[in-house]
Amino acid sequence: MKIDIVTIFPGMVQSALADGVVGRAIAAGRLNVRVHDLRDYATDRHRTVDDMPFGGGPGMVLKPEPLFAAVDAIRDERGTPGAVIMTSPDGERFSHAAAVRLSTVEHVVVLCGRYEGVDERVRTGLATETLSIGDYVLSGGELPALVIVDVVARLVPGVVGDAESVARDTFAHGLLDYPQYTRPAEFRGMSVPPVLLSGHHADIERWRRREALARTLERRPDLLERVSLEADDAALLTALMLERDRGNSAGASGAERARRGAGDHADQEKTRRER
Ligand code: J9Q
Repeated sequence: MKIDIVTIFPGMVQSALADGVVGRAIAAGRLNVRVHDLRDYATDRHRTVDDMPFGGGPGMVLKPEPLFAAVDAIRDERGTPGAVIMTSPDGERFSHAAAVRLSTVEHVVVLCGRYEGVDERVRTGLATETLSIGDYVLSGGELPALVIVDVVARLVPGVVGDAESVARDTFAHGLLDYPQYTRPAEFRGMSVPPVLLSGHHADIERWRRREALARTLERRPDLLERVSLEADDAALLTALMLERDRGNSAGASGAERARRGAGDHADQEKTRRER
């Protein structure tokens, strides 16, 4: 997959892409990423990329010419991209589903907007889509561009070594992950749920599915509206909802205790939550 990022902070974007899963995929040639300094496409000797807004008002607006020139140059050197994304707080919300779609596009260009604004003709005449990563104010579109590249790149075959871990990811199956533990089995008075040490793989699998469902119900019930569950998971969820509706205020019920693996660990968790 080819990705071109156009930014006024190429150093920030380059350094963020140097490490981690994406950095390794670039080094291995699985991703072909180029970062372009918007100022390289300015035509005046001051390399101007912004100007005052027509009609007045605070801040500066990114001029259209350097952005159009950058995409023209990318098209000449690398071919016509399948998508030109602009990052902006007023874009469509970026999601796992959008990332899955973008991961099938052979060549993607990402234009980093800035907080003060971008000339509207970039949106209407150059970008094919405008994406927001969430409702908060950032000083520029560089971090959103990096978020989009990271999420999309992970879905490109071969970028993440373990394909199974990609398929298992929270937003791939629509549920939050089950809790994970590693050694030591006991740490500062906190123990690992005994079922995970039991070696009973079917029990472990059941416990994990129940935990994933329980914490999704508790923390992100909105996710359950879109997920499609297998029959036994749907039954498990119904049981968890009934349990919840009966009220757990008197403490963990028998079923709740069983879910947590019984005994020490459940008591310890309950104590922790009540602190
Ligand atoms: C360019 N706040 O915010 C959330 N998603 C994108 C953005 C954003 C911003 C400022 C400039 C993008």
